[in-house]
Amino acid sequence: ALEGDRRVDTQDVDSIQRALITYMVRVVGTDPRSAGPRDWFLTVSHLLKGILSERGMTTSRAQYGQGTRRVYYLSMEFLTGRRLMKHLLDFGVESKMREALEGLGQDLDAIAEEEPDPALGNGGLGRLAACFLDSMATHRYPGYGYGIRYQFGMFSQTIEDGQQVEHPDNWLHRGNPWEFVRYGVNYPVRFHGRIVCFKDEKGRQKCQWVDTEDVLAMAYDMKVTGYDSPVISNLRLWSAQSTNAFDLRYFNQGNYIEAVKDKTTSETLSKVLYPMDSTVLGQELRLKQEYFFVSASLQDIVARHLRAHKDLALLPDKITIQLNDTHPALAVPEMMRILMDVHGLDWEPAWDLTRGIFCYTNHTLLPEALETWPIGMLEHVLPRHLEIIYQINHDHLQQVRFRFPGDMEALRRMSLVDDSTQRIRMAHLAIVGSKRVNGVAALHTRLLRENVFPEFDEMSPGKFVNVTNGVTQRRWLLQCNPGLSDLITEAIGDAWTTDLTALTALEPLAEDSAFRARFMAVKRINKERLAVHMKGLTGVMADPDSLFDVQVKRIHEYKRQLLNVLHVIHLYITIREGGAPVPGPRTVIVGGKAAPGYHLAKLIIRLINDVALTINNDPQVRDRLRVIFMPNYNVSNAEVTIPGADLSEQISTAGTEASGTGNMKFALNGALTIGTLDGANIEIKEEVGDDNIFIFGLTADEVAQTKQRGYNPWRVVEEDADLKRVIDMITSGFFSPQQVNRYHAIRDALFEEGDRYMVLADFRAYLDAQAAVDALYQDPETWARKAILNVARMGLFSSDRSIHTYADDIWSIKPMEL
Ligand code: DL6
Repeated sequence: ALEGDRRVDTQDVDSIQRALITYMVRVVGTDPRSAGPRDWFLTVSHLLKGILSERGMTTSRAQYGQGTRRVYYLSMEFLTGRRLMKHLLDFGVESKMREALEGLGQDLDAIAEEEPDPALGNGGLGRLAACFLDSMATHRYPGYGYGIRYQFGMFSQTIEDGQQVEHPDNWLHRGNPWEFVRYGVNYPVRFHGRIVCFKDEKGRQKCQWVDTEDVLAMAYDMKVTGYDSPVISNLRLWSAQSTNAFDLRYFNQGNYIEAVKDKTTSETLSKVLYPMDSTVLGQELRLKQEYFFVSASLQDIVARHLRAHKDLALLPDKITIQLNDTHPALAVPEMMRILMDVHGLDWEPAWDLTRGIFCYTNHTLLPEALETWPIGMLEHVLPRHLEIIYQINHDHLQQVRFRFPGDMEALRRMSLVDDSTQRIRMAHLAIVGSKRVNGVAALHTRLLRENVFPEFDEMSPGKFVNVTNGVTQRRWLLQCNPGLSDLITEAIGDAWTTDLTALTALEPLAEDSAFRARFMAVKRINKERLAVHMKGLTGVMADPDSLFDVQVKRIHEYKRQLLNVLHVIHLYITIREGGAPVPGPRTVIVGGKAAPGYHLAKLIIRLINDVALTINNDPQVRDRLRVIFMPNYNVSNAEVTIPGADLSEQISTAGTEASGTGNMKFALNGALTIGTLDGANIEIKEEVGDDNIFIFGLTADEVAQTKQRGYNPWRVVEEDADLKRVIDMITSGFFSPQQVNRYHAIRDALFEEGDRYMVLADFRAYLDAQAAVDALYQDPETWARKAILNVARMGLFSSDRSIHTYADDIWSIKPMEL
């Protein structure tokens, strides 16, 4: 990066200032005297982009030079969060940049607010991908991400009249200074058409896919920095372009609209992110998106491999491709197609290579989230791939017959084709095409092996492994919670930033009253910051002296925001009745987006808002209890919310949440968890100790047994007068007097439809756990002690640990030397 015509010295304020002026004038094209915050944001980012580019080149040259094996992370979603502060932190230049800008009359924090939060993901899965890229770059692993450059990311949410309203997220409308457009890197991606088979000169059967409709995938690169690391990796996002900008036939006839129609329909492929994370829609556009990014990525990977190594037989030695869920599972037949139809390999060698390349991470146990595609749709959109899938299935079923002779049930369950629905099971395809399959928490992996894919596990011992998720402490402590970071570093040094297990050195400080006071003073400041933030978003002011009880995540029945509301209503009743002991004061904060077509989730949002309205306007209650629905929960809001929480709600029905990562972020920032024995909560409990977490409710095995025995929600309510009052209050229209039957669909889900997520079954245990929370909060010293121990014992939950495990046990890659 330049300062005038010389290199900028990022540790010298004068040099940075001269560089800023150079970039403002030469790249942004604005007079520094009239520049606004947006111009300054562009200027700082372009300056950093220069450094990113230079270091990126050094990394890739070294990588080629060393001929090292590389891992490609294929994900439909990357929730990276804003880049500016991250890059400054990673380069270690934040304070110098702040000073330089101050000298020019500018405020870095205000400038950073100009950056849109790229919402290229739904939630946990996309954020995990971003944490993993950060950990790979930090620890110098040769990693590379592939995804889609959605023009519209996750919708932004407002609450109007208590209800979720979705707005398009046009995050690119003022450009994206971080990306490098690679006009020269584009690949045709083919759809539809038909298959022509013939015998080649050696009499072998060959197939060609002809008469296809093609779309062009164009590459946009975003550089990925690691903390204090010379390695810069790349996130390549594909954008769809039409192969025919104008159809001249129409144009010449004077029909301008028809002439550009093809262009607009092709480009819809990368137009918008599907805003659902736990159900699949089965729409043709989504299938096309999946294939679009898979095909472009594999063409790019194979081309890069051939440039460096010439020999396709070396593919499994030089690359590993990690499939982030089944969304990229078409990579398996696509690799076969490329190897056979483009490079002329026979089936067996192509299959041997393919199976040596892929690994697959499963992220869900919910049946409705397991992807399947109608055979008819695949035949229409990707006829060649359907043929390949059939052949893979044929060979696979031969092995199943061999392993389970005469077992028709095993054959039916293991087939890639679900005969009863005429659909292709993508998880089966991913498992068969991968050398390793992993779950994302210990319980999740056990349930995958025992309940969801038991025959696959039996047939390929050792193929299923666990890699518990993690979060990057650089964004989720260092960057978002400077107060706590400074306190920790002052006390134990900064080794924790790249080795989170170093936090154990904090343990003795839990017994140090002066440290406890400082720890709680930081929490207090973070709560004040959160209160102001929420006031700005909702107009409701929270009292920082109250217990901040936070549940932020996607709104879904299985995550049980409803259980949270039932508790809130119970508190409301208790306070109004004035019966002892009156708990509180407490501020219950809930945030999250519902999938636009998920009516019950949207109704739950409405209920929270209706309850909030009643409670916050009730003078008898509002000083003891307040409820806030935080709109538009996203990475940037999380960065303010998580450091300010006292209590972290992780209350999914046991056996439904694959892992959770919010649970880790909260505990790392000193919140105590109230949670079920689900996902990674179990491992968190093992680490922090039973006394430092509030665990309640049925276990996964008990949930299954209770259902098997015949669960009767009516009886649960009959036997619990408190629960009955809460339910009656909702269904009688107390919170919706203008529309008394507003919440009857919730009542039906709980009773007529059998309370699938056992909300009522866990109500009493949840109340008891919450009472224990209230009691403990009255004892600030003990609370602080436990909160500090939570932070000290979070070492396991760094994405660095996850990535080291993937690198050693799954990918067999080593850090680069640079
Ligand atoms: O593994 C990341 C994240 C987990 O922490 C959550 O528990 C899980 O719900 C989420 N899964 C999805 C579902 N995607 N699909 N299919 O987002 O993954």
